Amino acid sequence: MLYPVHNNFRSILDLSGFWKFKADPLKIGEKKKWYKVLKTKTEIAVPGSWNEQLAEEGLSDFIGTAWYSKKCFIPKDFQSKKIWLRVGSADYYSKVWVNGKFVGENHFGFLPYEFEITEFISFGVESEITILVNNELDNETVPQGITSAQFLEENRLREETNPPSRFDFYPFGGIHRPVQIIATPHQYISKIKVDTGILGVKKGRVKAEIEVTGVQDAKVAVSIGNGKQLFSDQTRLANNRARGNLIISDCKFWSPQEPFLYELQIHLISDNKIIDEYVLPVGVREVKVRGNKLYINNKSIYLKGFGKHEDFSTIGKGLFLPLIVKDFELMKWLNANSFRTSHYPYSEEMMYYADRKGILVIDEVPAVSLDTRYANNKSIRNHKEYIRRLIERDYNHPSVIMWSAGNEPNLVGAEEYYDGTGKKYWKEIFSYARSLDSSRPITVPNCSRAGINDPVFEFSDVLSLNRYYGWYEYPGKLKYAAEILSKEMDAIYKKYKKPILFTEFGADTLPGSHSTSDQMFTEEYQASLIEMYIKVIRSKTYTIGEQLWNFADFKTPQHFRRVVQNLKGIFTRERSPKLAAFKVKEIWK
Ligand code: GCB
Repeated sequence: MLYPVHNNFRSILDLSGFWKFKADPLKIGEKKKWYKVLKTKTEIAVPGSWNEQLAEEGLSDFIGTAWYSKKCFIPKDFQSKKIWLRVGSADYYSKVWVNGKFVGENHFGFLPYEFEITEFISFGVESEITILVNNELDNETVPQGITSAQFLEENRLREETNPPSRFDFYPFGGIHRPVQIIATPHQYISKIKVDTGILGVKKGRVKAEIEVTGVQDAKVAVSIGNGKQLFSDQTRLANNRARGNLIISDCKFWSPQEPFLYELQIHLISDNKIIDEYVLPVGVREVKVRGNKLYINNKSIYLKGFGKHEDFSTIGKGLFLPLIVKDFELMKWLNANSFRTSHYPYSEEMMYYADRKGILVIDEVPAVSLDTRYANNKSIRNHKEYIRRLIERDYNHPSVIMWSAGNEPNLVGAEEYYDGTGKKYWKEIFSYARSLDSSRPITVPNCSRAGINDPVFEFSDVLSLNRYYGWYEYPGKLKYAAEILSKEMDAIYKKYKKPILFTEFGADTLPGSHSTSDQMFTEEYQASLIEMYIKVIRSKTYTIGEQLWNFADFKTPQHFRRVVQNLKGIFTRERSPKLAAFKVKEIWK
């Protein structure tokens, strides 16, 4: 599924705006055929979560089903085209009707989905789009869900959150990224996979694999220019596929310092006529892990950055472009070079922005806090399908330098994880991910409860650690925390002999709270803890980076540990800096 573009062959109608909205807590809508007429006075903005927009209607902690509907005019000049409905993301499950007829369903939140709707619409008149969204999770979804009953059964009542959640970010519900009507030719370019490499000091390689739909006998032309020369290749289709190989002399490579993007132009040609076109920004670069180092274009790089979240007041998890600009400005201000899309795929808009700004991304599948005791064949199938879809969506982004296939499995510290169950699970996941992309390292951040024997270490190319010594463990004791941290890192390195990346460390901090001694929640404590971690991390020869937790404060489910938000941001949720931000800026200079 390609990211929508507008050109001579393709068009986009954006349906962002106000939609009719109705919560369906009793799940009666389908039986009552709300997909035919949605009777309601409530409206909601798309993209955006329902929780904060409609808190006054009682939806603040609403987990369940809700209905969206909007009329849209599909112009006559789309008549010769194939028409698609594309949803950038809806969390987590959705079902779609067009003009009262069922079109399809999607089980994968945080990722785009699309359905062809040509047969469901008429041209030159309005059509009605209805989308049911449900934000319930269970043992088989990615991420897994949890119920109040499970917390009770497992004797973990004090860990119960509201809404019940296995993870520490708010399970916002809604249509979170744009809904669009897309028009493409009937014979069209359907997939593009681009690999790039470095052949010499100034010589780059671009290999494009193209899939087309609806045409048997055609040619595909691929070209790229470097200002002086045009490099092109043309091949005939075989089984709907074609390949273009381009060698660029005097090539400008993509790097964080100079995120240069070429425009890869792809034309589908039939009877000597261009019938479809797609232009893809392409960065020529190579990522490798060799020995204890991470290399981009054969130069070693040390990662400085964050775990982030898509989270903001009122809009919740909705796409909010000004926030992307602001966050990247703040990352540059801090001299950061990277972030991880903890704990789910971020918007496509953000990924393209990272390509243009030269910020490196660790791209994460939302298998957060996986509890293998509750996983079954369907869970693993879903996990793999997630990986497939994410890799397909983001493969061509030069900014993506690593995949993270999950986060903190066995957070609950279950014994059963180590009896071969965890190993079997992760072996299958890693080998599947590698079969889809052998050009990037793959990792899964480990938590201290899963410990040094976590099977993810065995399969990861880079060992990613999330640690909270000085916070959850050894609270307020920075000196002791530093000793434990250092010893544990050495032990992990000794056992696996692979480079270590710190993917989380941090402390909740109440802005405006101060102390002259090591006092948790103060701005000084956060700054000192971060400084301490960075010192220990940098004292090791086998570390390849430090990504602190978190860029900004973010909303969490209700729990006594959280004062509405997780306060580990070095910026507040509104993006005002805490003391640590200035400290980190100085260290990362
Ligand atoms: C973690 C999780 C992250 C939490 C963080 C915390 O290990 O990966 O999702 O928010 O700890 O602050 O507890």
